[in-house]
Amino acid sequence: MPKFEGMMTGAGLKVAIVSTRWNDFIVERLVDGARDALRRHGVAPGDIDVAVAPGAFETPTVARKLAESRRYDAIVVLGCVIRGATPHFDYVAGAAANGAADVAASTGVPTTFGVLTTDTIEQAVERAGTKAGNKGAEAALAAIELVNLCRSIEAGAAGE
Ligand code: INI
Repeated sequence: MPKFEGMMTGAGLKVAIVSTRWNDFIVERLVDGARDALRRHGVAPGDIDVAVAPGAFETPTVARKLAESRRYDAIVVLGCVIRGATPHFDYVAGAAANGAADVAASTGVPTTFGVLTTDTIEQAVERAGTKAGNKGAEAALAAIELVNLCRSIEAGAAGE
């Protein structure tokens, strides 16, 4: 049965990463992981831009501006919301997730979500390049796959 798939080749892609100043000691590790994953899949370092939002709540605004600029093939939204740090956890995390999904749906620019939402700092550290991997790298790889999947659907190029 023919099926559409996204290849993991990033050569020629222009990618914007949205990061945050909040919890930057974690988010910087996510950005490093995303950059590294993009580079290892063929994205030229000069084709990766980073825009720094104040906090996760603001990432959708920044992602929308980047998407609407039409300069990027994909947007990778990164951040870190820690429950213990705020009574607003659900609002901030929810706004970031819903906002990223809204940007993707309304602009059509492939947008992926690597905002950590954890109960503790330790859980965040685990997901930022230590024992539970690097969610920034995962979101970057999902972006490459999604761009290529969208392109293959647009081209009607289903594989076997
Ligand atoms: N922003 C984050 O990115 N992570 C957090 O853990 C966080 N906490 O704990 O409150 C946080 N709050 C700031 C928020 O994203 C906005 O920047 C702020 O409310 C101003 O609009």
